[in-house]
Amino acid sequence: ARLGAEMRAGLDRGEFHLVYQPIVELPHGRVASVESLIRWRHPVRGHVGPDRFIPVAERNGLIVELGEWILRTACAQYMTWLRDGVAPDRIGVNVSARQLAEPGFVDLVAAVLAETGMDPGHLIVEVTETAVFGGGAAVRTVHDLTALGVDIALDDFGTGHSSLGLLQTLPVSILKVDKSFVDNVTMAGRHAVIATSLIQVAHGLGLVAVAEGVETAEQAAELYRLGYRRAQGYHFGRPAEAPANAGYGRHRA
Ligand code: G
Ligand code: G
Ligand code: MN
Ligand code: NA
Repeated sequence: ARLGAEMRAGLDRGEFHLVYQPIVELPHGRVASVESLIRWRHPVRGHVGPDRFIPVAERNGLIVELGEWILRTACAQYMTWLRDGVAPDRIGVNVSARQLAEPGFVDLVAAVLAETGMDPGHLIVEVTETAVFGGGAAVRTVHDLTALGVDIALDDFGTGHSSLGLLQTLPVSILKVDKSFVDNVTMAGRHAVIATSLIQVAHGLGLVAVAEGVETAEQAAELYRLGYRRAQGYHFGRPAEAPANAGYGRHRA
């Protein structure tokens, strides 16, 4: 309860900020998009990770207001990059289960796009398998977002319920293959087998697969050999604050 109350105050005091991590094209490394990730600098506790406070915000409902702030901030930053001529093609925003099931969520997205003047084609909403597994409101939201022209990415794929059936019925266009499969991709074994089958499933269904958590050149090379054309991870760039005037697009090789 304490952390929840402190989040409420922290939001008012501007203690939250977003960082952005590039998603690159393999093999050359051109930045295709960025993912926004939230950070909290607590005046006393120091850095508190989203793994800790997002679940709290989901439980106490603050995720609705926090999520709105995240979406607005990310879209506004994207438009700044666009005006400066340095925007990547797209920006991804993580959306949690409760936000996705919230009745007003699609209207909020439409309002933020209108307010910022952002074309829906530049926005990717990242959802987890678990958030959409039960069907219901979250699944309807995914359909409605797609109808708006927003793309959906299935995040952390392979770690949740991992229903391949979801891929058949949900209008998803990006599959983010979880870091756990990428970690050991250079060694013959179970992880490599799964990383290999997931790229085949993705391409067979006409989806873009993104390998997450790539930390070494060896992993990147092996992923490319397996057919991956998009990757994200410390090897290419850590999540970082938006430079005042520069985005990612044309400044990078
Ligand atoms: O950035 P980091 O790896 O610490 O994130 C840890 C977890 O928190 C990840 O699962 C990530 O998806 C989640 N997360 C980070 N930023 C956001 C955000 O803006 N919204 C939501 N809902 N989750 C986020
Ligand atoms: O939204 P998602 O659950 O995919 O969150 C991605 C998380 O993974 C973020 O918290 C980000 O900081 C983290 N991350 C991104 N790249 C790497 C990496 O190469 N290694 C590790 N350990 N974490 C990473
Ligand atoms: Mn994500
Ligand atoms: Na992920």
